[in-house]
Amino acid sequence: FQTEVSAKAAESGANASAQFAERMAAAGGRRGAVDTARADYLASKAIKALNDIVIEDKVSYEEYNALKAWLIKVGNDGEWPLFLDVWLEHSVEEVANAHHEGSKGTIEGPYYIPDSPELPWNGTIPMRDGEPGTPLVFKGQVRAVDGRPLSGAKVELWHADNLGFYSQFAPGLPEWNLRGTFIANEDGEYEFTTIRPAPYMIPTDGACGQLIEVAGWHAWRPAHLHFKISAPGYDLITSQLYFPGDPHNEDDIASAVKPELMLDPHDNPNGEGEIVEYDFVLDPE
Ligand code: MBD
Ligand code: FE
Repeated sequence: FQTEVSAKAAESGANASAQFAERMAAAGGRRGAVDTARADYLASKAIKALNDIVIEDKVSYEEYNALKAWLIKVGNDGEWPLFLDVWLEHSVEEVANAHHEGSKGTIEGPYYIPDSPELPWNGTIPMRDGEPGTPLVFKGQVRAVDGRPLSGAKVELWHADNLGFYSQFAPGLPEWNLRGTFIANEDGEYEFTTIRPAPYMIPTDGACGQLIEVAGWHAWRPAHLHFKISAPGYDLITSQLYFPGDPHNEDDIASAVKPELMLDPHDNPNGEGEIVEYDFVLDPE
């Protein structure tokens, strides 16, 4: 596979920035999402927090200029989506979904694409011939918090390949590789096959990688499957599911692991690879 040698942080960053701009434009640019009083309050508080750090920690001109150069580089590398989703989105998600009684969700991250191909019951997610990775049969049920099965619920899945690359962000992959939409049957059940993803390292050759290196951090996320679960009249759940024993479940760079999001895969008695069950419970709107 070509991707390993040719993927560049700036390329996936530029793609992530462009994708986000497109989705914001499609949503009407979120005009009016922040009114004047709220903008004044939040921006003043954020600016004061930074000024307090400068004063308290006696930030030098060298440090100030390093920050300025780095912020410019984040933009040039297209890494604002990556930076924000790794280091801030988990708190936004916590606030947004605190009232939910159904399944826990977690952050979306920078690599979601809407409208992935709809696949039949028991279908296999699009993948290349010989796609590396252990086959994984994934089945479960979508229900409402009152226990009613949600027939026709949409289960969108996207994940990285065995080398940690997402289609439409890294070059050289088929457009919908490892992206698909499954529709729950009359009992709210779904079943499909994919491959088990590998632990994921965020791009290290851009501005975010530079910060990680300079601060002596690591760039790893545990292996994960991304989901969006939706049904008319219910709050959409954005989630990620993880695998027990992954060395990065305890120190995810994106702080997006929760105990409720841990899978329990077993050897598949009816085939090769593994099988796992996981249900999603949605809150009414
Ligand atoms: C990912 O694949 C991801 O899920 C997050 C949250 C950040 C960077 C890359
Ligand atoms: Fe991811």
